[in-house]
Amino acid sequence: MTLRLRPLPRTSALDRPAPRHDIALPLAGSAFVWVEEVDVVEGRQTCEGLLTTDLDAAQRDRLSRQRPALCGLTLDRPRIMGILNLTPDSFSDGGRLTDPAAAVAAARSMAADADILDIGGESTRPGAEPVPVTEEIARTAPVIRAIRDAGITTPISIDTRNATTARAALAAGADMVNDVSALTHDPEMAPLVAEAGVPVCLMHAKGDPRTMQADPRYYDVVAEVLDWLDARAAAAAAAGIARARILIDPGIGFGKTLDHNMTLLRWLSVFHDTGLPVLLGASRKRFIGTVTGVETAGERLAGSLAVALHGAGQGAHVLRVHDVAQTRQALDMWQALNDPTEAQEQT
Ligand code: HH2
Repeated sequence: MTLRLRPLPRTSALDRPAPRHDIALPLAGSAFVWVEEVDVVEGRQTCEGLLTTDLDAAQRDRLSRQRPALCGLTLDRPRIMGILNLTPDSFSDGGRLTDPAAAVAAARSMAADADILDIGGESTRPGAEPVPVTEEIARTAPVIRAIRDAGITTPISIDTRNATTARAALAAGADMVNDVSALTHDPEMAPLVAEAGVPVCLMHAKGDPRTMQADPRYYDVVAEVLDWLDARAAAAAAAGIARARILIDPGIGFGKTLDHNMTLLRWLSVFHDTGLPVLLGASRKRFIGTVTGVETAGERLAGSLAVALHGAGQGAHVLRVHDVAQTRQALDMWQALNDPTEAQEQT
């Protein structure tokens, strides 16, 4: 197993009021989370505890460097990616937005608080059947065009595994690609993303949506997901996609048990060891229902906010959520509490 650096995140709302300037580094470019201590880990085995001053320049840079801006958004704070599912069958909001006018209205209201809109025309929930590409395009491209025609300028991400759908979405006004197969589903996707010069999110999934929840197993979920994402980022770079345009995502709920999901969330900061921006999509997912006993996906707001704030504390750069206004409110409070300049003034 590869040796990794696991930064131990700190925020101003914790016991120590402000960063120790001699050893504190911003965590992955964050203005709100920093790191002083780093564990050297092999899988989930901690080998050694270090201070940032024990790291070499390349390691310090990898863990702390400001990640490149995403669609013009600086990644020094958690950005909200609002989910617009144009599907009849998504697990929590399917069937709400099949009418284009309703979709544009939803986009407008979401754009008030979202930094990015993530538009999808195929459900990838456990057990979902694939949608024909023509149908996926018919659901997404006209809505993206209508959003742009309505003057809504928020960056748009197209959530698809299919290059033809991505191409149509980009032509209609989308700005980035979110591929839950990390460019493995469609061989045309990597060349398309490279040629278009747009950012891409590479998400980890074990198996495809139809079968992924049938007894998923890992030798070590953290090590395996990290190694796989590193390999996918290398494959993307080899296909001509600039590393500055790659994001990674551990893929909560995609071929993972409750234990796998919880472990990945607890270990999220180790994903900064890749040097790439981290996206987290946990909103309303099954594991929140399992932990909280809330059966209905649409009623998992409070649990989803708790996970979003946990992600923020681990330095996640993008939070993919259904409940955008509520997440904005929670993040505004989190940022106010964790603003290091405020914390210093109060000492
Ligand atoms: N989760 C879903 C879909 N796309 N993309 C990324 N990058 N990360 C995720 O965790 C992720 C994703 C599944 O959630 P949702 O879109 O709400 O449901 P459905 O797939 O049923 O449409």
